[in-house]
Amino acid sequence: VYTLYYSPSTASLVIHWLLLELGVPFELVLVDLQSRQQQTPEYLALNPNGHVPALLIDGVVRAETGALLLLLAERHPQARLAPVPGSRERADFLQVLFFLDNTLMPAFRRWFYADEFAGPANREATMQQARLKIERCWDVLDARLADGRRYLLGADRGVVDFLATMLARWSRNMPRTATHWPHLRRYVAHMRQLPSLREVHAREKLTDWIND
Ligand SMILES: N[C@@H](CCC(=O)N[C@@H](CS)C(=O)NCC(=O)O)C(=O)O
Repeated sequence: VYTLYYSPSTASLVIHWLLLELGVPFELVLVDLQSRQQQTPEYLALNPNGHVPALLIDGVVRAETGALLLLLAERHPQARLAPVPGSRERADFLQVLFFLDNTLMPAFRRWFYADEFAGPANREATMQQARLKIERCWDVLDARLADGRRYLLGADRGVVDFLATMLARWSRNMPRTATHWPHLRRYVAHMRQLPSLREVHAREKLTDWIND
């Protein structure tokens, strides 16, 4: 049994979604970001980064969204959500995973937590730069999908598709949402049909975006 430390509508959603998709037993522990519960000594003892998600696996708390996606894919190989190590597809998978986790996600952090980077006085400039970076990432992902492939890696769905779809949702209130890009629009429309995505939205009581 896994235990997911989560907060609705945040980065923990992709892990919650993946646990539902895998059909494995798990428990949820709410971390209330409004009251800054992520900075309490109790939570920092579990995850010193003070972020969600964190996932209790075999008695040890693990963190970092990208690492958790990879770990879950490896722990449940029958779901075939990551190409096997050493394969050609694995190299592409790693590139996409790190791009999403290491380039696109941090740009969203700058957009949503703009004060953190250059102080409140530079909030607008930080958001503008974050927006440009995020839109550049949508260009790259849209180009990847331009050959008509159904998923980011081709014909097979992987954990990278879960992450990309969650991040597409994060753009929903931005001036240009991910679905302004035509191939991303088609891709997201397809991913939205997944029952597990609808289920995680229902469980986290999210009503926006899923039916846009
Ligand atoms: N590098 C971390 C970042 C996670 C992250 O930024 N989580 C946000 C929610 S989307 C969070 O915990 N925010 C609360 C805070 O930073 O105080 C990861 O990939 O898991």
